[in-house]
Amino acid sequence: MPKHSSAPVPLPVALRSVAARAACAAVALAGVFLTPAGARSAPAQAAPTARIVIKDFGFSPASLTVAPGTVVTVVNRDNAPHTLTGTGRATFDTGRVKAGRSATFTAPRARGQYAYICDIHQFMSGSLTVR
Ligand SMILES: [Cu+2]
Repeated sequence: MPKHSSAPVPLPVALRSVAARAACAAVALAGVFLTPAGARSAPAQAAPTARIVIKDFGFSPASLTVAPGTVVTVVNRDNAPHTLTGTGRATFDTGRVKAGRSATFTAPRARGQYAYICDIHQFMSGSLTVR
């Protein structure tokens, strides 16, 4: 009989649980270190992050200033799909973000002010300033 055939069943389950908790802790830590407020303690190579929330057919904040190349998470808290789509020289676009979901885009590297809209509801607008 091979030696490894007698391994107790509960052990792998327990290990998975520990691994899952460790993964959660790692994600939580990453969240802490990647928020704009925690940027000073973030690793040098990590891109800065920011967040825009869509609620009641509006972007919040409607005007946001970020560093070049910031990874912006767009959270859709409405019951309708939305996009965050750059206009004019702004080429960023989340594409369609379903109700309750989120998406990310990377802010331009060139400094300046960039206008955006929701491509589905074009009365929704906002502006991203890079500096
Ligand atoms: Cu919309």
